[in-house]
Amino acid sequence: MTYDIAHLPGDGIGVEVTDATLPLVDRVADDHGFSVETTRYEWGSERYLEHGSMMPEGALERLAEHDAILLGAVGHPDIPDHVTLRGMMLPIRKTFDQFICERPSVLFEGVESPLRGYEGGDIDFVVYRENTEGEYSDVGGREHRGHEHELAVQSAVFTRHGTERIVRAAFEAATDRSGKLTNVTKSNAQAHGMVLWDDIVEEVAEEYPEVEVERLLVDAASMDLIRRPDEFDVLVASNLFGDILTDIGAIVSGSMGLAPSANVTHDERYPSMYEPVHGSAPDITGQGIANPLATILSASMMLDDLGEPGAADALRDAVTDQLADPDAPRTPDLGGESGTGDVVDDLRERL
Ligand code: GGG
Repeated sequence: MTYDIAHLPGDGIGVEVTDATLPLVDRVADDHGFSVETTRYEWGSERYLEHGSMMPEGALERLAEHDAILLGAVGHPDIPDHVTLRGMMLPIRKTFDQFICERPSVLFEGVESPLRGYEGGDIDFVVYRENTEGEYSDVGGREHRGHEHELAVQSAVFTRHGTERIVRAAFEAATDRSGKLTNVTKSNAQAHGMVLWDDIVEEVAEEYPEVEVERLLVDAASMDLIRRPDEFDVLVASNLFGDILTDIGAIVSGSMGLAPSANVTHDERYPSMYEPVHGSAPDITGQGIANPLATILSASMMLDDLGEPGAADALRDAVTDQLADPDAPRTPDLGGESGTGDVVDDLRERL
């Protein structure tokens, strides 16, 4: 079996971390009796600076032909973030209907949380972030630019279809895990879309009587992810809230450099996309010190979804093993002095 992967390194350290990851994917593929073919697409901010667009015409059609996409990062200091995001990452998520953004936060053995009293294994939750609508909807506009009466309208869109499917996916995950789900909204202030969301959670909950549902406003959830992260298991949240909560999840679990994510579609015509939660990190780009583990863990999620759980576990186990070893190389975000290459060489040994 050969899987056909689109490699989108993107910007900044996205190039370094995906280049570091793919040889390990090849290695576990070899060990588990399948192969991976990758096509590299040099799309992103450098292309934008040269040609005025992040991706060429027909880019999405080309990507659609692959079994999965491994993305690095998007963002460039000389280009506004809304241009880079709307030029590449969002069209992929939306066109391919990648409605589930699954983002696990795990405090691995051997990793220090900035929170007092937490040890490896104490934090282990996953956020199900709605990934195609909500506050990321491209609905709105700006008028009277530069005038005193300038205005901008930004609409958040919540559909019954879009909300129900992410909520159902989260209930399924809670059923497979500990049976606890936290629904995060802000329905006291957002009395239309988010009340619809809460209503749908109530409806779907009736189909899952074994799942215990906790309801939190996003401000309380942000506080509690710091105050009592060990008590969470599955969280479900809108596009924007999910993005924010998963940065908190990443940092209480030790580093942004350890946070993976999967943008999952259920439409068989399209590939899912896997990427680290972190961005392009221009402050450390080119120094060879980017932590590749978030991307390697994302690749493990990709292999799992492709139906190769043995190879997925091998990658993840190697990361777990490395993090638990006090003598193993670590990048500076984890308090070490090693480089990306050292981490990868050590993982290769462990595999
Ligand atoms: N590796 C993903 C990346 O580049 N993230 C930067 C970012 O701004 N992401 C926004 C989002 O996930 O909604």
